[in-house]
Amino acid sequence: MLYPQMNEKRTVFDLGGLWDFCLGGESLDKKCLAVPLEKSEKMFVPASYNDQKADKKYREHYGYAYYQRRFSVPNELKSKRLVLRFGAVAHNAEVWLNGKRIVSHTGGFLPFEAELDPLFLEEQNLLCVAVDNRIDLSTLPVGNEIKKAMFGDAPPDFESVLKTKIKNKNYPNFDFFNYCGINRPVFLCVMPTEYISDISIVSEIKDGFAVVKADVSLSKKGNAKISVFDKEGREIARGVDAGSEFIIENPHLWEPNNAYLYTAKVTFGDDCYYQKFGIRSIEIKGEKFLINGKPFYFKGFGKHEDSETRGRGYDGALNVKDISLMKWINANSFRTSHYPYAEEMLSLCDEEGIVVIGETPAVGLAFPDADGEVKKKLDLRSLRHKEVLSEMIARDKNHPCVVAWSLANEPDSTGNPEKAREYFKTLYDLAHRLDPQSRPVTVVACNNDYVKDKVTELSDIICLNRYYGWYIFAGDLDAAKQAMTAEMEYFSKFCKPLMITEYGADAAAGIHSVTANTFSEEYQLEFYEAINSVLDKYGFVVGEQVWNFADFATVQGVMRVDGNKKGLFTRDRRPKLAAHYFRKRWGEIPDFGYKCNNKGE
Ligand code: BDP
Repeated sequence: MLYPQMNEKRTVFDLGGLWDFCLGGESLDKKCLAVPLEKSEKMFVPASYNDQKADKKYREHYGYAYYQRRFSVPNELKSKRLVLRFGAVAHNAEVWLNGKRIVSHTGGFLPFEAELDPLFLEEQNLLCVAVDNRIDLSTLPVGNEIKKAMFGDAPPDFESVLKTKIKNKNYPNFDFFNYCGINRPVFLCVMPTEYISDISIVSEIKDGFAVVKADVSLSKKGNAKISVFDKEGREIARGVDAGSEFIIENPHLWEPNNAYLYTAKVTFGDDCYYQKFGIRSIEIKGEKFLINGKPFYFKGFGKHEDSETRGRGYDGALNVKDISLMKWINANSFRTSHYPYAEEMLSLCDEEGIVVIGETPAVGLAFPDADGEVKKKLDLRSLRHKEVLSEMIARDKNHPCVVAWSLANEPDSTGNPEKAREYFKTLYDLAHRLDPQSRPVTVVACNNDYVKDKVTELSDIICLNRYYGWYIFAGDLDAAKQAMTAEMEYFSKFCKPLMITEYGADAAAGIHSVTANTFSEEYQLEFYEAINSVLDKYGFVVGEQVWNFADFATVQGVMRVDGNKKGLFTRDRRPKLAAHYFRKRWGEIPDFGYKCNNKGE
């Protein structure tokens, strides 16, 4: 799917700003989609609605919310192809224009579009969006059933609890706040009626040259042409037919922290599109993860799209700041935990040379034997998982920064090991089939009983989340090191590269303790020193991504004091003690060749 672009043939209007808004109930109120809202207030787009207003009802809302705005289309553009494009609406969207439904979309982290019929356009068009924020066993991310959410696996049987009526609400089976609304930009895109609908670029590096191939999809049969420009804007391949291969002599490679982007200008009839791309290779060889043939070491983070006021709403300035902090701390990578991030962030990473593992929103999955309603929900979830994976790859396939796909975060793959394996095998094959670059695929695992797990062995690169020294052996770093060592010994038998995609300890900024007690900044620092001393012993460990880049909002409860505090930075991006430690450590670990002998092995 192409990102909206303004060029000599295309125009884009940003429909962000103040929209009319009102909270709704649990069933869809079509009136709120068809006519102007009777009672409304202002809400900013793009941003989550939960923290924009000083009232619990927005934060704890369950069900629909309605957004409306008017827009006009200049007359001279009405003969063109007009497309409304939403970057992401969490979680489900129903969109109406002038009293007529134009599109609906399931899933809160990927874009969708609707082509507008010029015959239905008025002078002041009424655009209405209904947003449903409900999560359950059928959605990604997964919502819990109430009993399990509140009482775990041991539902209570005492009177006072059984008699209590609890109002319907979301019970996330994941550890981040369920921020919802029109979270990413809304654009009106104008393009010729005969147009370029998609472009896929792949490249292969040979000795002294690269072979590049661009597959172009068009709205009707015809020929597209491609010219390629280097970073300085010089045309280096001219007028090649789309679909054919072209050669770039002595190519500049896209490298971590040393990005180089080419631009393919695709023209077709009266349309054109400028697609940036990088030339780089990804390969897994034995226990190494190679970028451009060289063993790469992942230094970085699991993150969240999370900030004050905007919630999960797109914030370009914050993204720039985060990447700048990553450079400050000498990191080179992050995982889009636990959902696909805004496209704009990936484009920034393309430019900045930050390596990304793209993750689907499949977090909180389990595979119980089920029947009836539960089975129906789980079947629907499985269908949606395939859809979301396909949509993510279709959106992100051209980004050189993306070097691997994560199918899910921490599924329970030991409760029903065979079933989980079968489920992920299908997705693993699908990802490889859909991705023109066939990037490595992984499932981010966290199983206490890891010897029972049959999913992790499917992964091209093993990714583990581990909390020895926090959820297990809290405060006992000696025990934590032993447990980590035992697990590394076990995984060394897989003869695959492995990276730690999460490890960490909560530290409330400003809490200090000479004896490094849990929740102090000193404990967080000593936790990392301890676990890193184990990771450093194993050549097949090709990366460390700490949890988390910054403190973030979660559902309230007894496990969290004003959110998750495992950030190396606070929520407002101030460094904790451990950030200075990593800055030094990662400054001494090269992007390439760490743990290798002088033959690079
Ligand atoms: C991991 C989850 C992550 C949580 C983290 C934690 O993958 O989403 O935020 O635990 O508890 O298991 O801090």
